[in-house]
Amino acid sequence: MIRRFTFGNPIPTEAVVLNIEKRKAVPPIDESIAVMDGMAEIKRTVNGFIMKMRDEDIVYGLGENVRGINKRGWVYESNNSDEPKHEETRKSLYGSHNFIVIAGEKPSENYGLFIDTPGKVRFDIGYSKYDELKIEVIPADGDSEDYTSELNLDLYIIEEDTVLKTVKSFRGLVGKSYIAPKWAFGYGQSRWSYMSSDEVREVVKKHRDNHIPLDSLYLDIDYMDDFMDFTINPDTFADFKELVEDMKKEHIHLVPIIDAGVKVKEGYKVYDEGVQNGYFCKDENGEDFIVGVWPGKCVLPDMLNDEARAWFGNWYKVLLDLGIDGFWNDMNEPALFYSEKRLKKVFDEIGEYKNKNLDVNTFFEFSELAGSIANNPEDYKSFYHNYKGQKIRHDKVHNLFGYYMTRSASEAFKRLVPDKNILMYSRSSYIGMHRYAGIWQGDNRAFWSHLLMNIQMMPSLNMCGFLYTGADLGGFGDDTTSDLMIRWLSFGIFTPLMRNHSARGTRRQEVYQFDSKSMDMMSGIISLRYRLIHYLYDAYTKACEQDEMMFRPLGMDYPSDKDARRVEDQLMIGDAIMVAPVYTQNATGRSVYIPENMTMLRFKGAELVEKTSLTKGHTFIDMPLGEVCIFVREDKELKLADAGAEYVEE
Ligand code: MIG
Repeated sequence: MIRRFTFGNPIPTEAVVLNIEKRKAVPPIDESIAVMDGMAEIKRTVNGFIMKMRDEDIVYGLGENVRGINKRGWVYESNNSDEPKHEETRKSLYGSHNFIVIAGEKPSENYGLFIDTPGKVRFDIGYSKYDELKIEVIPADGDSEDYTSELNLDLYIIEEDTVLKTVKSFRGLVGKSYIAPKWAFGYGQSRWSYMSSDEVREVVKKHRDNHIPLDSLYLDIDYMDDFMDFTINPDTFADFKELVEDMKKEHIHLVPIIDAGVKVKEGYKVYDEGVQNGYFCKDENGEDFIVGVWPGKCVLPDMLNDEARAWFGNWYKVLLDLGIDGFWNDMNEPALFYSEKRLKKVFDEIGEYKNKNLDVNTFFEFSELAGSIANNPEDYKSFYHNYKGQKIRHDKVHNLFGYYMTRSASEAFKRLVPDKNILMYSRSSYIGMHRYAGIWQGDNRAFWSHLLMNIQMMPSLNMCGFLYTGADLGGFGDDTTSDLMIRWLSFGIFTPLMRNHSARGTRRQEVYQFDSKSMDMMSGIISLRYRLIHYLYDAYTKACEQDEMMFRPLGMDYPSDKDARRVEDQLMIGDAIMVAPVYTQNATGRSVYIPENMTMLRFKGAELVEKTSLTKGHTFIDMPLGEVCIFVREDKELKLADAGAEYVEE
């Protein structure tokens, strides 16, 4: 059952596809909104909602976020951010996924909440008070202090017999997930950046020479001419078209990045057309709002304006025509290095410190000034969209920008190449975007804790409809180590997006860059992915088509099992298997909870070396580096493809 309460006049997000009838009377402040079966009641507060939690309640959800599968004990904020520090104390990453499920100890005691609003929302999940869940909209400050006028949102309350059914019902509400092409389940190699077509050819050759399976190679910002979207660097990628064709023959898909900012440069067609037609976001005076991103001064296409969105999407044709069939959209929170106005202000203010004796106060003021330039909240309040015919200040619809940028591409693909399934994923997102594309999990780092975060984020994202997803394997920032790379690959072989990506300036982490023993282990593990690929792709498409989760916490599959409910580092994947990845350095095994009798398959690289029956309960399993254990449910079978594939057969 889904109930919908509409408060105020919500700005539409287009997250939802079902038209649920609104409840007529919206409860006043401090009154009850709903009483759930066997659970606490939800009450209206001045700026949101409040409910009690019992000790045994678990809170699932919130998609892309830090911390565990059970979200209890922290405060999260929906505020799409270009946030390269995925530390435990972060409140927001790149996406806003305002869906949670509160699950009691009895399987039937559960309910889901979806807060549909494009503005900021805070989820205090037992942070201020352990037994209280508080949801607040954060008013755009500088606006009215009268919070009640800010409560403009749709609240959906979803109740079904089990958590899995509640999730399924929610997913029905927000519509079917995007289905990526099968080749996008192959291994992808990325780097910021491969600098020339020669380098691209060389990286591919090294994979092929070493029999490291590979299906895609990523082009980061340096393939462009001066970081201008939909251009190709005429010197370093002079033979681009030929390169794409040659790679096709090698069964390699090249996947270029597209950035949200468009360079300000007369004579650059994307810029000129956008200016002529008024397609860029405007400042309060109606002038194009200038921000700084890669190419320096940029403008932002108004992705929320239908006409501008269709226009921007058409530009992908430049690359489609060259044979490209996959893209990743970046910097679409949108990330702002600076705004022209703020930069000037900061330079002026910094000047005042020049002759000062920087003491304890002024030193921090001074250093904060420089640090305040990027992604400054004031800047997000300084430009406007033309959304559904209305002028709307950006901060009020902030969390929709990445969604609508990616939608612009995806809608264009349907017009331009209706018979093709193009790979598309984005960094920033909002629920609803899952119908158009997947996401990658952003700029993680070569931390063991980020491998665990990757594991824990998978089910939360699946709940919210994001099924095509994965993290930068090995870690994006900082120098990885061979053992971290091996362990991360050992989990990454299960994630739909399986991509090794790393930042400029970090240690090279293509598999062949490591010592030969490590390389052989990595290569063997990647080969195992190709043996699992049919199982995984079937599980994935089934989950997409049936509004289900491909990755599930044990507590969802075994809701009456107290131990299973508390497992934070094992996942069920598809109908047949469970994984229990190693995510600590120098571990040679780990404790595993077996929730029902299972068969353990042990692989050394791609080779099956052991089959063991395990009975329900806690056990310790040896998992040396290079070995992968997969746990198969008693009544299920894991069908393996033959070993030896080096790319996905289409
Ligand atoms: O802030 O294009 O998340 O994957 O390599 C850096 C350069 C901008 C951020 C993306 C990352 C990409 C990088 N980009």
